[in-house]
Amino acid sequence: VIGGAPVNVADSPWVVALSSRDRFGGTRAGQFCGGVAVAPTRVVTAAHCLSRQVLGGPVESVRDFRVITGRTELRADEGREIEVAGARVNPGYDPASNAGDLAVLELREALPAGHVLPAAAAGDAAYEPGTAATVYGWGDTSGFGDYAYGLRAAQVSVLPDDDCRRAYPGDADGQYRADSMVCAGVSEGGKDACQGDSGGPLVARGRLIGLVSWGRGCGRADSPGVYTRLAPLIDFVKEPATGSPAAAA
Ligand code: 4AZ
Repeated sequence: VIGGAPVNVADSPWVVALSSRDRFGGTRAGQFCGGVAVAPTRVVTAAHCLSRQVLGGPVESVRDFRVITGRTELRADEGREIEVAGARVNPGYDPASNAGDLAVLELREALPAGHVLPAAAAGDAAYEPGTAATVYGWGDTSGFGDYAYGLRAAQVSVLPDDDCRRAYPGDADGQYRADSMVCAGVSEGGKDACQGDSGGPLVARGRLIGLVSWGRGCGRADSPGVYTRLAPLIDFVKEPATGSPAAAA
């Protein structure tokens, strides 16, 4: 997160870190993406977090794939690491355009019922332009690979679709699609999600409205962050679990 401030995960217990020490090792507990709990045994994240490009192989080969909850500081011995039993990638996800960038993870153990964040349905006031929103993550704080150890959050605004289209008209930097994305930022730049925050939550009015997905750089003026819009995916998120990890992979 660029331009953010430290926050305690106790105040936003639905924010989780995706981890694989096997793949990502190091001093940051193997954190590689963010996520958000939407039910006691269910987390949503960005589909691109599960891509071979990010994972270095197929998701089913990530043997120590865990969700870290209740841990503000990645080096601290606190919270819980819960194994991921299975993953469902949104069948409408289009890696070429980033449309529908969402996947569901099934957890082997349940989180407390109060540690989940409901998603905002279509038409919810939380999507209205100008709404104050907060993005959370352990990602890059500078745009130069300075990954955080502690959870951070930045305050941004939901932007009008016209502004998002103007920023991303479909050139080399990508195309904004109002049906499947929401964009947020501040016009002068300096507050944004960045690499490593992907899959983490954008929250407005106490509802989940987006997942960190893509953008042109981090924190640049006139380059808002682009988020997966939750409303069109609520039915997919609520589908019953598919069962075994093999079946889900
Ligand atoms: C990334 O590379 C990434 N500024 C995530 C979010 C944004 C840009 C890049 C938005 O994962």
